[in-house]
Amino acid sequence: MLRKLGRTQTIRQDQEGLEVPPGQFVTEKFPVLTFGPTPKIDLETWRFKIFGLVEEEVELDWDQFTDLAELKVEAPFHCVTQWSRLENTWEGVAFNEVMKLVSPKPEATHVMVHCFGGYTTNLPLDVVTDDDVLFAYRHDGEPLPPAHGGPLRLVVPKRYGWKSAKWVSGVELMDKDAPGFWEVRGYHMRGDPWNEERFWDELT
Ligand SMILES: Nc1nc2c(c(=O)[nH]1)N[C@H]1C(S)=C(S)[C@@H](COP(=O)(O)O)O[C@H]1N2
Ligand SMILES: [Mo]
Repeated sequence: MLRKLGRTQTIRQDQEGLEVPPGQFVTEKFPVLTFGPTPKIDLETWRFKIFGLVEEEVELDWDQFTDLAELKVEAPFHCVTQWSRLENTWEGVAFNEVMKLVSPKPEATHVMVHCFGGYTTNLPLDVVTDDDVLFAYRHDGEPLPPAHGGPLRLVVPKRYGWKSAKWVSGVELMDKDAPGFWEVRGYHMRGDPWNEERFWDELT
């Protein structure tokens, strides 16, 4: 069993003196943004899978997942609908910690994140293996509420909020990029808020 580390990462992302990325407004609230209903998830049957281009697939239950070393990340959250919530404390398990459980095949370059309820989103491996990316089960000191993705969500601070998939059920490793739920509907394949990568039709 891995020991919990209790590390804290503080992410500061100001650029050119700006506190928020271009086109964003600061809010103290934490709006809920979900397409469709909040799925009902039972921790008894909850499972997390790592599959696709790995030597051996891994499946974890809730106890196994929450036994993994813990990470705390303080980071802003930017929704493409233009609100930014600057101070968030997330606690959970680093993406990198989860990746230690598998051997990715050499051709793996991207991931598709899968969720209870069917939502998906795509990300490059070199983005999700950044130190500030985690699977979070706590937000601002409280268990993550179901509406915000509880029991477990992905948090990718350096990307727009739609990449921070709620109710995560697994990660699929792939040998090329492929669009997820919103990316199919015109959202940007990368989604970097500092470059305003909102929509994919901008010939970027
Ligand atoms: N499974 C799932 N994850 C999701 C969404 C969703 O509809 N379903 N919405 C995304 C969007 S657009 C944003 S901005 C954030 C919002 O997170 P919040 O509801 O906790 O504010 O969740 C993202 N993750
Ligand atoms: Mo969003």
